[in-house]
Amino acid sequence: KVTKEFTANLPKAELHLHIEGTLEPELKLKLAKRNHVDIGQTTIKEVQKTYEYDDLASFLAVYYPAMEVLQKEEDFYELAFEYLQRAAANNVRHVEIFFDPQAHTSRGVAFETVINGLYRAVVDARALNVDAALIMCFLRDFSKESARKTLLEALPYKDKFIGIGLDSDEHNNPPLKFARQFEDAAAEGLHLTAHCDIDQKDSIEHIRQALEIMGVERLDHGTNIVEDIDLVQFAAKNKIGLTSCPLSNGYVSPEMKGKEVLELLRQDVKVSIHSDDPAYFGGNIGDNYYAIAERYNLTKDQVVKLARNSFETSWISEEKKALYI
Ligand code: ES4
Ligand code: ZN
Repeated sequence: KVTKEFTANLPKAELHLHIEGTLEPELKLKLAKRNHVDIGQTTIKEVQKTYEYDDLASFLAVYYPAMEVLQKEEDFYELAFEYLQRAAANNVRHVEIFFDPQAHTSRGVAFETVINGLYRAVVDARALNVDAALIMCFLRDFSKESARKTLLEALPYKDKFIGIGLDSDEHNNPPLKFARQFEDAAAEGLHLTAHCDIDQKDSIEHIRQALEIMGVERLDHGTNIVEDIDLVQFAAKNKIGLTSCPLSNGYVSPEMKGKEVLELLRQDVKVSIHSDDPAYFGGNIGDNYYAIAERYNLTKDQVVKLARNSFETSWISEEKKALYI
């Protein structure tokens, strides 16, 4: 039987983790104080009471305003380094961290402040035995012009991040909106991924665009793919990684989507388990493995396969990959 201890100790790669979603109430309060930002709460209990959401829009309405406490390079460093310490304790050996530069540049924080702080934590994580890298996400509810500007701002720092992604509100913001930015990023040698959230209005069409037109290597969430046999076959054949987040799913839907994950395992699609926004969805990556294992009676072999998929679809060097799969 799969225990909490088993899932906590399992060596794993974290591929779906928003660094802004690791902002724990303690650090939020500490940074609010240090930067003289009035967030409207002064105790951890009060902060936790604001964590009320039952769909993506209500979640994002809590999530983005919280970022106001992140102002200086040191703040981004502390956010990332504190997360990486928790990841090391959860036996995360490799992590690819999403960050949302536009959530910061749009409120006057310089791109270089964000990336320099985060990257310094990535470098320092080597001492924790955690292999870390950054993925820059575009906010899909912002314009493609804003994404273009962000990509141009980011390219001088190209050695500090390994790929791009798409996040925030998917409703009426299909992947193709950013086709040119993805094409240019790929030409720069960057890896590509995109959120295709669960149960969206146009889930299958968005997944099709991302896979068949834009050539993404992974889909974040993406489990609605089970509705389309041709796309499932395409994903299996091309070893597309699907990064599912059970606890996050449970917040925006009645289901953790375990049936879909099991079906994808059966179809030999490289699906894996991740934490999305652990400070907001009530658990780290080990807790996410445990939640789905417990709810859907996964075997140890299935859990190990999910972890192996996380290394296999990661963007680490082939030599490092060979250590884990
Ligand atoms: C996110 Cl749960 C979720 N969905 C879309 N974008 C996000 N960014 C951070 N968490
Ligand atoms: Zn996500």
